[in-house]
Amino acid sequence: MPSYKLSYFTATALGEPIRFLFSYAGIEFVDERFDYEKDWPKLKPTMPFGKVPVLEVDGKKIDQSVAIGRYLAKQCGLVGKNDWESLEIDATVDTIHDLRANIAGFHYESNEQAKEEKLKAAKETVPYYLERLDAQVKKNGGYFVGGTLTWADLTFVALLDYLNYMMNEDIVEKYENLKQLQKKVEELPAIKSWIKKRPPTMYQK
Ligand SMILES: N[C@@H](CCC(=O)N[C@@H](CS)C(=O)NCC(=O)O)C(=O)O
Repeated sequence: MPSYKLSYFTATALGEPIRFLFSYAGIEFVDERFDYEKDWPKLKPTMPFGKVPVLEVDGKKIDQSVAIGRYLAKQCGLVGKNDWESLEIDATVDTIHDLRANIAGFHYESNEQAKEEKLKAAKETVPYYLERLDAQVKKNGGYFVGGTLTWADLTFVALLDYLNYMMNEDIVEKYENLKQLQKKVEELPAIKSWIKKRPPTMYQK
């Protein structure tokens, strides 16, 4: 088994789907967390493209959270039963990140007027995405793809705290199928124990 080190801020956000996958797979990893103000300026030049999360596999550094997630999902059988399902899972993960980017666009906007406009737009876009994601879960027997757990489900639930924090509400409250999916994933023994033991950070319950 290679040695793994994940580098990310003291936050859930883009690091958390990777931490969920390590936990689900029962793979040990060094969970290196650092402070944006204090540590990041000197660490940034050491990252392949100046961004995190970055995973070190036996000392080799690689970035891009979705690519890292897919790599880990392959190792624990969470990438679907065939190429079509893998494609559906990839598309779902990309849609989840489109939703995230939409919310983040508003949250990180510093101009007050632009922020208000982006919030107004997000209040329409977010339900648009969530209605469709909810219907997808309903159609697929309680999971996003193939009636069984995949890394799309882990990605969505791992990112939820961050999305809720940015929107300042429980965004899946009104979406019964997504709510049930959240419960199911959070009740998986490996995920439950990870949530219990993970260090307190920003954007989490
Ligand atoms: N597409 C990349 C995005 C990575 C990214 O934007 N990381 C942000 C934190 S969430 C970052 O490193 N920000 C610090 C900086 O750009 O200096 C991924 O999914 O890993």
